[in-house]
Amino acid sequence: MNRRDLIQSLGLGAALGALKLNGAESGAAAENYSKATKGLPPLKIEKVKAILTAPERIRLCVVKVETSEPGLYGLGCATFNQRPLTVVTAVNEYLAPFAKGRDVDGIEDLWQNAYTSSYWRNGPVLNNALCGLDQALWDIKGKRANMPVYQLLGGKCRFAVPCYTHCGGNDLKQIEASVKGAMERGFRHIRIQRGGYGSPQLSRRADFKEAGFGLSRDSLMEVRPYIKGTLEMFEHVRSTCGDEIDLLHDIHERIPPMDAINLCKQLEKYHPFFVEDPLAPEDIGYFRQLRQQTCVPIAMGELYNSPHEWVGLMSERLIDFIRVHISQIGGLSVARKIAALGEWFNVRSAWHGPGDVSPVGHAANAHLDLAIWNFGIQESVSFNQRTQEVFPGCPTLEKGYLRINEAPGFGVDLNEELAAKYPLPSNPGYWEPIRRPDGTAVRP
Ligand code: GCO
Ligand code: MG
Repeated sequence: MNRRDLIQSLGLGAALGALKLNGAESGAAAENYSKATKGLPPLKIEKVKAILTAPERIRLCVVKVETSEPGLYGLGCATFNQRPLTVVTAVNEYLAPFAKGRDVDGIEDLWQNAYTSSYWRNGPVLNNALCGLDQALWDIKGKRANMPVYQLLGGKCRFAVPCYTHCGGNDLKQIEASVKGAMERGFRHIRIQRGGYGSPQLSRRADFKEAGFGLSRDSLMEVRPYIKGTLEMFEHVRSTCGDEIDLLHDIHERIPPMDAINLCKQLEKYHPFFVEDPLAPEDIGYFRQLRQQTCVPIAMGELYNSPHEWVGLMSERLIDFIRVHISQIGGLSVARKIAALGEWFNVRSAWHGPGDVSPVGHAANAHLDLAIWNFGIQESVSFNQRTQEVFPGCPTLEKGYLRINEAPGFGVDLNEELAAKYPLPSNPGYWEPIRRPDGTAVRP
């Protein structure tokens, strides 16, 4: 068979056009392409758009990438609950025209070029938009290969994804009941919080309110009651729920560095699986002191944007779990590199998996979790009925394990008509101020 016959038999006439070549050169290029893709035609990106939906009143954003093959599309998570409309603009006004007409197959090339297409980079809005595109292209590649994405990443290292769940309550009895319930549902890893992050319900002295400083709806968070209350909680849960269960806790960066170090030291005797986000990103320089003082395992990074924030912490062995929000750092393409870096330093993964990650994002987390050796734990949420209807193929939680379906790509679809029935809540979604008694703003 000569080249022309081969190309015709593979239906690659269109491929020649797509490659924009002619003569002998085009024949050779098409033949090479055809060998590399087992005869699949080259595909272009036709359309990129952001879709918003809030079936649980959390502002989810998903990017849909349509290709030149009718009906073949991919989905990626670009959820930024506190600034959803900015991501929509970044996707629809900037990434969509940038990506249109480009090769669907070249994920890394497209990522690198889209990343620098704004010149200034590494912000949460642009990184989320980029993740939407990136994950959608992985989804498409899986569909084209007729394989789940974890197969493209090297195949399974474990049969399913061990997860932690969230337990808590305002008083100790409620927390105990919540932990026991999770243990009965099969969880081995449980994150405990006493009320909301920083236990604001234990704080009393909102002096700023009496002084008329700030707005009356601003909330108060005092350091001492939080630390004392958290230690009491650990003591109570260990004595009533036993020593077998792995306990986790999120400081959520709400206390000054020395208080965080002090709390971690005092938590040592309850041997937590990890303590999360003890220090704000602005306090990154304190990690050496933290490490010298305590052997409590540290999970860090859900607020990080830029590689410079995690590389040093990993290579200096200052943290044990890397915890990034995959859409926030630019996508699966970045996260798998972080995971590979972590392997050399025995830093394990703990990808951020709260309610403000779409089911597409949770599935992407899980595909990566399945395929990496240095997996640590996955944060999980259960999706309500409405979310499962909007996103057919949602990952499922069973006995503490997250399972994905084995469909090609990420295995999660989006019913756009249904998604439109759950518009964003009317408030913009930003976080209200949290203050110390004198009114000083608390981070984050
Ligand atoms: C977590 C997180 C979240 C974030 C939220 C921000 O560990 O799950 O800290 O609860 O606060 O995702 O929007
Ligand atoms: Mg957290």
